[in-house]
Amino acid sequence: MLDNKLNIGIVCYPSIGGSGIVATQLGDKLASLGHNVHFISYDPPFRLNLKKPGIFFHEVTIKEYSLFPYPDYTLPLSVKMVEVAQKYKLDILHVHYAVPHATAALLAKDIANKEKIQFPHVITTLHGTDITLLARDKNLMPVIKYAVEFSCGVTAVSQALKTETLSVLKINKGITVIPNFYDPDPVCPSRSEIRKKIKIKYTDFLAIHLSNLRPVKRIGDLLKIMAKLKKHPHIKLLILAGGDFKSFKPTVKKLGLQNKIFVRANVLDVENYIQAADVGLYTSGEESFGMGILETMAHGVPVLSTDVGGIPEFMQNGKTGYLFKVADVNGMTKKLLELSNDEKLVIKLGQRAKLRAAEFSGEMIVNKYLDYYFNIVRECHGIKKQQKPK
Ligand code: GMT
Repeated sequence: MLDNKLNIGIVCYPSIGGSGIVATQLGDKLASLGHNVHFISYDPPFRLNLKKPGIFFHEVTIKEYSLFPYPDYTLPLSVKMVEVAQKYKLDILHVHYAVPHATAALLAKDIANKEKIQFPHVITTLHGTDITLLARDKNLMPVIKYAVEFSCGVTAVSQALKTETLSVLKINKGITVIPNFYDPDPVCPSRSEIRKKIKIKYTDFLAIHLSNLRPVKRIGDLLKIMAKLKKHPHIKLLILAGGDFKSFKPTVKKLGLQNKIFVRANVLDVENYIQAADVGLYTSGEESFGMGILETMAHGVPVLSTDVGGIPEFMQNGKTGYLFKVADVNGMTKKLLELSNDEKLVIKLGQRAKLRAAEFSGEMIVNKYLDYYFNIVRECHGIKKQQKPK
């Protein structure tokens, strides 16, 4: 029925964001296993190695027409999907994030069927805000529900997201949970070199936060925690920002935190900074998985985080760090202070965090996706066979 090597289309957002990073790393690993992986997006995903054998990139051109007040992406994306599916005989089209990717894929499938072009099985991976934010908008909910119901296969990055999807969309669709993964890159500069670079002492107690700074990350809570720790000048916070920190600067100034909070924007070698930190600090109001937390743990750094969404599915309270209610600024402040005085506990929690993160290795999770692909292909072939006698 199928060769062991697949032709896989991957559609994702190319910019900094967990879903794009996961999709890129998945494609990279599939290519390492000998599959052909065709990325389709408006820009090459920012961590994608375009020179790697088995990796291809197909750009979607977005044109502006003076008669339209805004450029459309869904339509040229669906046309590109048909083109790539036909030319490269894709077996699977794996779209990351429901809108507009899954919507475009279903439109492309319809066009291909009408044109008698063989179209791949569409698999949609839900990453979070496509459900928790967008599907709660009544202007978008029906289109997301349609995309989820009619995809050949649907996966969610956590059990929490699966549960929420079924409840928000009020559907009965089978959704498979395949968690995110992270393989730690080897670290280069030493802890002391990085600390010198950001101008903090080797003996300072450094908390680290990685995110795109969107409102859901509750950056204001991070600032409040640091303000409460002003009397402890050795406790500092490093923010690796995948978004613009400008809007927070007046608060940092007002609270007098200029010597306590350090920001680095769009850092690529996050691992070098993480290993120079003592603890991770995450205050999200919602998080379907929480890639930054897994990355922090993978480098042996324990985490203080809010207990939301998929986070408790991999971060173990009291073992690999501590979980708190959303907005529990006092609780997080107290624990941060406590840890800053207990090096032994920080090391022990960090070791356990690293071991736990290793359970979410690329090899394990990519194999889950591959099994899922092959099952979908087999199932869909089976369905077709049963339908034939009609
Ligand atoms: O919210 C973000 O940070 C961006 C968003 C994305 O699409 O990249 O993140 C979502 O997907 C990530 C990868 O699966 C998850 O780790 C994040 O938890 C999820 N964000 C939210 O649910 C808020």
